[in-house]
Amino acid sequence: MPKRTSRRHSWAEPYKIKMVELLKMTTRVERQQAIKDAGFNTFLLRSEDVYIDLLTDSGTSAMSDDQWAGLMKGDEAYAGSRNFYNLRDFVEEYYSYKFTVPTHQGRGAENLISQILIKPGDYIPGNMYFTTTRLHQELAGGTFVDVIIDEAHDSQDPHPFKGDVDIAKLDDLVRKVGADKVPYVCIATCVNMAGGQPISLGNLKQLRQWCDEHNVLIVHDMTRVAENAFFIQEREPGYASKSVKEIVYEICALTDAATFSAKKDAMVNIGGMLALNDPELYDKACNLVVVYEGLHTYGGMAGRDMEALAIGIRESVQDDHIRARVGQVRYLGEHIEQEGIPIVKPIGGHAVFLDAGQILNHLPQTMFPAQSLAAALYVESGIRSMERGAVSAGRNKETGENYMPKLELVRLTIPRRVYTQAHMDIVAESVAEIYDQRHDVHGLKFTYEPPMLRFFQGRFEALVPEPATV
Ligand code: PM9
Repeated sequence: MPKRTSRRHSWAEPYKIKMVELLKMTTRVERQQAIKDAGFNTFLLRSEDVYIDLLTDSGTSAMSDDQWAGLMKGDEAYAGSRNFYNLRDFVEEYYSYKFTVPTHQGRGAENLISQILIKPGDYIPGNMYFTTTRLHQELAGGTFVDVIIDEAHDSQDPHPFKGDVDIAKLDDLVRKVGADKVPYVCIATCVNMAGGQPISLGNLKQLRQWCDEHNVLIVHDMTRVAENAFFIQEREPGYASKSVKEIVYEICALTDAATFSAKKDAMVNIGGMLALNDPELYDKACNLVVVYEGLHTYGGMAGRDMEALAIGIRESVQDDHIRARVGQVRYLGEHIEQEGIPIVKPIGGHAVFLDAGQILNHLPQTMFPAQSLAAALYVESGIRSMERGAVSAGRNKETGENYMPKLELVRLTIPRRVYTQAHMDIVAESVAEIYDQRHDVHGLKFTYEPPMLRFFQGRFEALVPEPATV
């Protein structure tokens, strides 16, 4: 008798729901007014005017009952909180780094490491830019250099590790400027701006060797390291039988220091840290953290938040958790793809990225198709998404020219443990509806452009075509 194969192939959430938050439904007329009031920027909408909020997975995940219980164990002493020591021990156990400097969120850590390691005139190579990371590098006098593989800039390329570094691009940089002008390589796990794409351990090992040969450090943006580890387990030969926890540790151990926005993988509403191995760098970080954040045993965080973070770190590397988390993102992506709508492939770890450049190919990039599509999707459905294209890319700090990235994307970002499969169905159907009306979507122009991180607070008006003259 042939062995009966299992009929069960679906994934399901490894938790059940204990408390709910009610959502407000709005009318199309109300949403038209709301987006106009928000200057066609989804960051400027009021959250109560949003039905399904896929702006970001940052600080928006649902904490577990264990994490909420952890809040009650907050030791709010100004100095030496026991929650700090607990967090520090968790960081060493799960992420390998010996020293922990808490910060209010990820960009606090980026500020510290940039000020410590970058001298004016330095170059900081990285596997694609991230908005806040690049800004802190520039504020410290450095210049970001993109060394990600070319495949990462092509939304349709199926490369399994689009977060990999092109070592030849690093060689090129060193030939031009010299290794002494490169204090560190900045490596993000699950590269956000590329569509949540992972770096492979094989590539990271090559990078470690290159950095050792050139006396250059590796600073790891570990904001989504657990999602990256899941993809390694799934795709990289030799890792199928290793746990996500083991892979996360192996990734971190190949790097020298890390900046961490704890608001993503680790499922807390606020928090971050700089993690280090070198005692001298740690001393420098302790000196700076008191200037910008708070004492080195709390940085920008309350004791209770450090406790919830420690528990979140433990939960974030559970295989069941991460399979369901990435499974939900993939479920939404596959549903949208079945409608024939172009998205970034392979589907990433934290979000589905709509290829707005292709969807609105009647709009030039100077009319900000991704910003326009995000606004139109909101009006259509009440779903909030985020632009990740020319508006986010900003301007070249030397020339003032707009960057025009190859990727002009709208990000549908899934908070962890928050929405159900039925919500994902509604999102896919709403995206299909706006896709059918894509030719009616108009471009936008800035009415207010902030000088830094313009995507957060920029305002726009609609560019409605001139009526045809006879
Ligand atoms: N990421 C996101 O929505 C928050 C708003 S956009 C700036 O994706 C990486 C890879 C991030 C990130 C924030 C930060 C900064 C650093 N690296 O927001 O300061 O995705 O905690 O972290 C956002 P903080």
